[in-house]
Amino acid sequence: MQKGNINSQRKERAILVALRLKNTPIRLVDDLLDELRMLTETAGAEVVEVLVQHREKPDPATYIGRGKVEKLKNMVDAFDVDLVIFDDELTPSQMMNLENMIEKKIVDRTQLILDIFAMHAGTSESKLQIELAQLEYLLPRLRGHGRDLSRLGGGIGTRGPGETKLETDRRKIKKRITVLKKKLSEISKGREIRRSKRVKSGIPIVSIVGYTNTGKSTFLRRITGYEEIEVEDKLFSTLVSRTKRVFLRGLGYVLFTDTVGFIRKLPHSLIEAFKSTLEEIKYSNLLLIFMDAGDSFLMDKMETVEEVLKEIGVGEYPRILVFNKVDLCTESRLNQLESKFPTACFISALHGYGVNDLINRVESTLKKPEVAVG
Ligand SMILES: Nc1nc2c(ncn2[C@@H]2O[C@H](COP(=O)(O)OP(=O)(O)OP(=O)(O)O)[C@@H](O)[C@H]2O)c(=O)[nH]1
Ligand SMILES: [Mg+2]
Repeated sequence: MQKGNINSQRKERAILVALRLKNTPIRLVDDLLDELRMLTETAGAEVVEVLVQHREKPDPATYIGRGKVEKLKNMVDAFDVDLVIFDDELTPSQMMNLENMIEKKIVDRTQLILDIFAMHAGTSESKLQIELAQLEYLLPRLRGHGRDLSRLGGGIGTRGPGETKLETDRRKIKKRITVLKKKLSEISKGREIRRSKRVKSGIPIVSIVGYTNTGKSTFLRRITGYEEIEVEDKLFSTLVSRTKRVFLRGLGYVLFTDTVGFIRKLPHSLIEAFKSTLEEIKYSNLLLIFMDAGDSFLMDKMETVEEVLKEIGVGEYPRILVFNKVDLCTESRLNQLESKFPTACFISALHGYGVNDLINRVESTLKKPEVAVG
């Protein structure tokens, strides 16, 4: 799926750039860089080099220091690189300065994530949502930018519904943002009606939420046997929530909703634009919070998940913490997790281990008077 490279056979070549700020452990920087690498590959480019700078704080003008920018420019020339990807959201002026100095396309983490969402957006609603997020991101970056994207070619950072609008002026973009918001709110009304029907039906709703790539869709696929649910070893395979009805012997029908995964440094424009999709979660009786049991930065990612849940307003909802992919874990890792999280469920959605126990837990939790519907 090389949507961005229709005009060239060759994959875009990227250098990744990150800062290691004071007191940040190197392993955390490496983990974030691994994630950035995966995002880059998901977007269809190839990583040829990585540059990390140790600094107290980002340079307000160029993010990395001036000397490092020189070094980066040399690397870009030496490795025949098409674009440089920064692991944080750059300010509009950092972006412009870096572009002028490096003379290559500069992409930040936000843009990369927006780009992947644009590639995967399948429904008309997600297309509108991603266009809105892209325009919100673009708007403050237009003024005096003089950025001629055709000079920099297509590919990452230029994809999706926003593409043709990049050269239009601010007023047009603002107008478009208003139109998009209106259209989205109409769609959201329709969704609201369906949702209230669901709530009225009295069928309990369980939302599967959590970090991206933790196996949420694999779990829904396993309990429904529904093969069309997309499961991929990629970040953000799922962009629209999908609800399926499952019959539980001790309880009757329950609706399970698979949702968009979260990520660290999730762009705010994206949360805003996807709010109506994420709001589905508000109507659930129970949350299954999915984490990858083998992840070495579990606590970091759990924190991200908690922040997003809080932002949506469901931080206090009844929940079951689910550690998935236990088939990839050592015995000692599992023991360690079990003693730290004694009420969590441990499963392998892929192989089925622990899934019945989890379903039993779902049943018994939904039967509790404080969780039960109506
Ligand atoms: N080994 C192992 N792999 C798993 C397990 N569950 C899921 N996977 C794999 O993990 C990858 C991600 O699975 P998905 O179900 O797409 O994950 P997701 O949480 O829905 O991801 P997004 O929709 O991208 O947020 C796939 O390659 C799955 O095959 C598991 O229990 N064990
Ligand atoms: Mg998924």
